[in-house]
Amino acid sequence: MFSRKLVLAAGFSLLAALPVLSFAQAKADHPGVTPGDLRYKGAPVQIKPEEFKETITPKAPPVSPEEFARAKQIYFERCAGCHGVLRKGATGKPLTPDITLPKGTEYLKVFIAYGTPGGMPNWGTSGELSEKDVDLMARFLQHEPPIPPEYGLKEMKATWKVHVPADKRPAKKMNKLNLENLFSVTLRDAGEIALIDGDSKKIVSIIKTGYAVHISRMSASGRYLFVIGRDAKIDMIDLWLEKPAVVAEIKVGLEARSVETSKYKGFEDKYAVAGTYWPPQFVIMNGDTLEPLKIVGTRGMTVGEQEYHPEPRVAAIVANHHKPEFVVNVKETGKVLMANYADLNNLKITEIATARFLHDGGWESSQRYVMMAANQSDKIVVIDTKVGKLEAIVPVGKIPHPGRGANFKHPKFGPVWATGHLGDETISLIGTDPKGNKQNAWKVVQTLKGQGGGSVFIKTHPKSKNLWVDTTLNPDAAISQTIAVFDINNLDKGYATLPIAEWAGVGEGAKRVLQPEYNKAGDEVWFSVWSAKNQQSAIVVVDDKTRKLKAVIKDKALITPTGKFNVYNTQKDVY
Ligand code: DHE
Repeated sequence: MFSRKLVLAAGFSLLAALPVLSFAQAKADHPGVTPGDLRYKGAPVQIKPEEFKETITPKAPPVSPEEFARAKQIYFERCAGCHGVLRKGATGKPLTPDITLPKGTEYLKVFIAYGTPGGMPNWGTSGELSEKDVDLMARFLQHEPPIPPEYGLKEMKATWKVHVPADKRPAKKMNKLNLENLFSVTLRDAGEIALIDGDSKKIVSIIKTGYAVHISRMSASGRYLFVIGRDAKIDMIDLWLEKPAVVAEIKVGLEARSVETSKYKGFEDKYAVAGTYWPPQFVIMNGDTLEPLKIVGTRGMTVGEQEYHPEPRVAAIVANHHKPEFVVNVKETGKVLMANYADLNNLKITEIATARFLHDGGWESSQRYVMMAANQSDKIVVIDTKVGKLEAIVPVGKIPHPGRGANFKHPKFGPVWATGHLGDETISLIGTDPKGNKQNAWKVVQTLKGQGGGSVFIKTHPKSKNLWVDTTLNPDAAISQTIAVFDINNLDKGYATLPIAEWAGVGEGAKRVLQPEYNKAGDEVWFSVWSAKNQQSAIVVVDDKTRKLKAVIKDKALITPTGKFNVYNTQKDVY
């Protein structure tokens, strides 16, 4: 049992007020962190514990080989998402032995058991880790972090398979599908995607992909669909086949989130690129076979303090429309890399210093400036992709999370790009027209108040007058199961809410409403109603004009639907 004496002995006065509870008694929620937030950032790392090289630190308290194996597993399932694989600090604090050894076992146990108001979960008192495991983790953290293997060309090539060579594929579309209105839907926990016909709302096929599949992106021509899993497996699907199927696959690392394809004139469908969390690197591949061609490491110095970071993860990647370049967000160093793919042997990279913890983002409406969230810095960084320079850094609300953001013409301030936030209820509207509306450019021109924190995605469409804001990770079910919608022409009026989860008519479950996505015409908007793997989920389709329910897509195969990617809107970056 953790006594009050122990808490005080550790000098952590904030925790002194905590009641003295045994783990069995204490099943409290994690303080300072919402369950959704925990689920969001704390997903298990996909690297197998046995793949790590172990290092024992002589000065650290003893840990037996069996204990070490267990501690590794716990660390990579629960801790690495926030503290980083190498414990050098990511959104959570660094936990390297230079910091943990002087603190000692008893001190560390308190943090692990009780958490902190800053967001560290109370693993012990919530009952998720036993007292024995808390003690083990406190000892384990004083040893050098185990190191996962590198992953180079040899490893990539060993997993690379071309199922249908490019010259054996059809020269024209062989099916009757309306490809431009097809949706690729992530079935997160099934490791699959569903292709759903946007016109009939029927499932065309379910395709096996990587583990905990994350996003889909389209090739410039609209023919190839690229899907990446958290396990860094990429599946390339040819939508022209009689029945769309995987024509090539590769595993580009051990942990990944982003994939994109070349979109500059003359380079359409020529290259694909994927960024990995581990190892920290990105790889440029042949666009119709996925053959890995060029790997670029991202380890290096951070912006600001200019300290070495051994694990700067690659987050969002977008394809520049003005130059043969990929725009690559490097999370922990806070650098945007503009990787010019015109000559892979003489690769030119423009390194733009911005702000730390770059995550997701997208284009403003002219597609010259790209807006990227530096999430833990509460900033949006603006890159001018035509000249390859930082244009502005805009302070916004707490932990911006735009997805690709939402573009519309504000009745008073002209073109704006919008982001919601994980950490507060605000929606920041940023002026994006330095030519026509100079006085408003790169400023928050208006802050809207939404339903609450925990917003993950925001969306509108050039043909729509609605701005949709989800609150998927809000701990209050009344908020996470509904959507807020603003009238763009009357933003001051506030939002209306629609009971999306209720409309889905599914049974028990978390029923989180996630990621609005438009069809090609921009007259309907699709929402995921996301419950656990063993429960029914659904997709709810709303008429954008009337805001009335149009259809519910339910099927046994729709397991944990999360992201949805309309082929045309993804191909052309319409949002
Ligand atoms: Fe995502 C995009 C990383 C958790 C659904 N997610 C992205 C991107 C990154 C990222 C870097 C941008 C890719 C790009 O544009 O190239 N996501 C991460 C994480 O590191 C994080 C926080 C934790 C994890 O362990 O993975 C995480 N993401 C989630 C979820 O829990 C979500 C809500 C459900 C799910 O499917 O796992 C989720 N992420 C999405 C979606 C997109 C995305 C749907 C694409 C949005 C878009 O409109 O483009």
